[in-house]
Amino acid sequence: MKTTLITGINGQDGSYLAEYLLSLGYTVIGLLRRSSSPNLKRIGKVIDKITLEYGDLLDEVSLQRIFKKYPIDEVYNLAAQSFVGLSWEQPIYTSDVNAMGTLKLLEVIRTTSPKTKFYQASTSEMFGMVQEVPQNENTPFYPRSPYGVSKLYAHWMSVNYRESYNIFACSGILFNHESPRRGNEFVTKKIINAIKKNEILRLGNIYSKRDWGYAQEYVEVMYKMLQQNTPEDFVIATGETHTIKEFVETAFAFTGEEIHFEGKDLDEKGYTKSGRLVLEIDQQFYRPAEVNLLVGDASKAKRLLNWEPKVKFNELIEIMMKSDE
Ligand code: NAP
Ligand code: F7E
Repeated sequence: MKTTLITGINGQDGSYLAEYLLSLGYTVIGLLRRSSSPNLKRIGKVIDKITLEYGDLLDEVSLQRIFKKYPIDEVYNLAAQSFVGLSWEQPIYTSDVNAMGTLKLLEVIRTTSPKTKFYQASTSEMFGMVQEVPQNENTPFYPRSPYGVSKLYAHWMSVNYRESYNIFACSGILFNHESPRRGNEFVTKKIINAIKKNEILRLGNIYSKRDWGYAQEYVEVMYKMLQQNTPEDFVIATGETHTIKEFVETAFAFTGEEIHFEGKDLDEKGYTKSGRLVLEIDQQFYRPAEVNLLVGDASKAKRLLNWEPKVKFNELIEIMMKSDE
């Protein structure tokens, strides 16, 4: 039976990954930050089946302690300050956690447990101002936020530890993936929540495009990457891209209502058919630099990992609209 450490276990992906690895018979250890209020909701289903260890990516000693205590076969490094918008408010903190935190973990592996396999949660945000369409493993990077830059550092460090020290390190370059467990500040969940609560939706740029997949499916491919004979990096995406505006329209359609954008296409005010104003554009949600278009080419994952996504845009929205989570 294998033992795994999941950092970020109580996040969206960590919770699904914990469920998946438990179903495969793994012993699951989760790294958890102490909080003064409850933060275990997402792992409620599995809380009795996993072991939680207090620690922090910023605190190397806590990582060393966990590696001393358990023989860890695989680490999934999902912990991060993952909100792109906040990364302009807290660029140093974001970099400390995402970049230096990952390096600390890699150093603990190198010095105490070099046979441990390592998964790094890389991101399509590293493509930023995209240099080609669609983006694949060979597309040059051009991050557009402190978050993207911090993740690019961690990505290259993972590659470097693989090449320098023969650490079995894989980076999954995952495009946006959502679920009912998505954090409330991310645009998909924000839209779903407002529609469900009948509240006015206040958004920033509704014309950026994202390649949205389903988180529960995406965590399975993290596991697959670590089961290969040789460590490699993979783009994980659906190959479809949609604007935020299309997400709003499609989610609204599930309520039986339609949303109309007043006037010409570029007019941002959104009304339902009955004339109720449901969407307002709010400058505070615009970003200093935007990633306008993301669409991934996951053909390498299909070829080598026999993985492809089943849930696409409409079904994803349906799952989120219908869920009580
Ligand atoms: P998430 O829901 O925001 O979860 C992040 C997790 O990291 C939480 O458990 C959080 O714990 C933990 N964390 C934050 N700072 C930490 C620290 N200093 N030490 C230890 N734990 C810390 O993110 P997600 O959507 O599941 O994403 C998982 C990973 O994939 C992240 O690294 C993200 O950057 C990356 N990624 C996500 C996407 C996506 O579309 N979801 C796409 C590509 C890559 P608290 O609860 O204590 O805050
Ligand atoms: O923004 C626009 C915003 O915050 C998506 C993270 O998981 O995926 C995620 O990053 C788009 C952007 O996700 C609002 O400007 C408009 O163009 O949901 P988001 P993200 O920035 O794509 C990547 C792959 C990660 O790695 C990250 O960790 O939506 N947008 N109005 C808005 N976004 C938000 N959050 N809120 C708005 O009101």
